[in-house]
Amino acid sequence: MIFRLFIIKIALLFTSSLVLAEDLTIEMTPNRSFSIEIARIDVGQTIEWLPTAKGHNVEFRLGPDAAKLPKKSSFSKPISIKFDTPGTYFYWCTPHKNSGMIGLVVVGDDTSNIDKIAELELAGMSSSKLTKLLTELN
Ligand SMILES: [Cu+2]
Repeated sequence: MIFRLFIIKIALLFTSSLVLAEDLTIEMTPNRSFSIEIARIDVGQTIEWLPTAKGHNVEFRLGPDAAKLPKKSSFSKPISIKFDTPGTYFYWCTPHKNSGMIGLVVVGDDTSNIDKIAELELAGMSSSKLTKLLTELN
């Protein structure tokens, strides 16, 4: 019986370490940008956004139709998100959404929905930044 409990504990440890493992880390930097602006991951992989400066967050605005978008993250806090639905996701930092602090996540090499992302009307530096990022995807 004790042995069985031990096995369950080991199994739980293994599971939680799998959940916490990040496949990619993106920094929210002091110069109002994400350190990786086009992130490419496989289906089921996890990205962690790490603040290296205060006052930033991660807010997803668009993704593939089948995906439920993650909740807006808290300011100055790390956030880990697992992506289970293939497609391209667009996000920004809420206070710097016009300052070019935007990013794309391409899951499973699927860019079939980027036309919808291209239709987003962004303001300030983010407009030309998005155009540039989408060009790099093609
Ligand atoms: Cu920011």
